[in-house]
Amino acid sequence: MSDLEELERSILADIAASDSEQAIETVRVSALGKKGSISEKLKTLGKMSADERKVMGPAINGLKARVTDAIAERKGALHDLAIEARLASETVDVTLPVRRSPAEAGRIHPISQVVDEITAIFSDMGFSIAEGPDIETDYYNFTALNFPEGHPAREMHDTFFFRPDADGERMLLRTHTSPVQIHTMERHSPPIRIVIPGKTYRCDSDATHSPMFHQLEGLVVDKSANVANLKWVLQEFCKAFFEVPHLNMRFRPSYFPFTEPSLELDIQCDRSGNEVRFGEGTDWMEILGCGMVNPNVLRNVGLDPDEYQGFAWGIGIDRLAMLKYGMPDLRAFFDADVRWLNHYGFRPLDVPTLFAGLTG
Ligand code: 2NL
Repeated sequence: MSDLEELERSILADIAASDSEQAIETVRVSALGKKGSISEKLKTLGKMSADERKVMGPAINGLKARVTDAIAERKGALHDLAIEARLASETVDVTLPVRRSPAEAGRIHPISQVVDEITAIFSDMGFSIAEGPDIETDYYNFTALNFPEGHPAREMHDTFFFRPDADGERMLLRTHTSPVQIHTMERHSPPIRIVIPGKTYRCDSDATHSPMFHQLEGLVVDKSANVANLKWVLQEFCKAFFEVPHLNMRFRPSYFPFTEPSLELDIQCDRSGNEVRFGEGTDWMEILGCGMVNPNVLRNVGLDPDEYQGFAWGIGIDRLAMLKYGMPDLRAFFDADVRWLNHYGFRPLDVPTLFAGLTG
């Protein structure tokens, strides 16, 4: 057998034995690469006599062409095999149900939903959202808000106290979000327009009271803030929140240490059907407390009551959520029952906005 025939047999055997695209590439380089066995043969043509080259030229080039074809064919076959192997191992069962994304499976708690709705409404009116700590000093929770020591109003705000520190001061869980207004008025000068959502605490526990509950307060301080402004802000809020075009309101006199005069706001409702409807009928429902900021509170934060005045209000978020979404028992809010949350909760991507609808 000639040299060339011997070489061809050996290369074709290597090609046939290649079992991967990587192996066939190694065979290709060793035969046809710069220093490959066939390339070396081609280089010898230059040193041959013209007669010799006439015979060997076509013989070597023929070998090169057959090997090139054989490699291409084997490469194609190995590539097809690789794809088939992948298809066999990576099967997709198209009959499986579509998996819900985690963002779809979760639910927004009604309290969070109502906070988002209320803050959307007041943000639209130009209010900022303020927050503060749940653990407060006696000064920020009571004294600065015109609850003098020993005043009977403190008894309605019984709360949870921490052990006294070295100076005898006892920190406490705030009984309302009002300490945040004090912090804000100490740090910023008027005009102030803020709403404060947050957790609040009182020693109270029955079907309609929970030791931890949620409040949202609002505060406006400016040179001319007045009761007419207060009434407009609250009327616009109630219409937007209950999603009704008209709503009658009435104010009744009340008492809070931090406001003077103090008022309670009732809104028009209809109780004749299965559910309470707002903005209809001839009944009234108490919805929140409000008033003009007591001059003592302004003085406590260094504002001159002859120059500035303010109005403020406080709403119980938990009760507002129960009224709007027809939830009968406050305690369910804090039971962490997934079945309840699936029923009353809100979809995570339906963010309340005034332009797209508060409730989607
Ligand atoms: C209620 C009543 C109210 C305020 C809260 C307030 C805060 C400051 C000054 C004056 Cl710093 N007022 N807040 C005023 C009136 C009523 O809450 O029944 N809430 C559930």
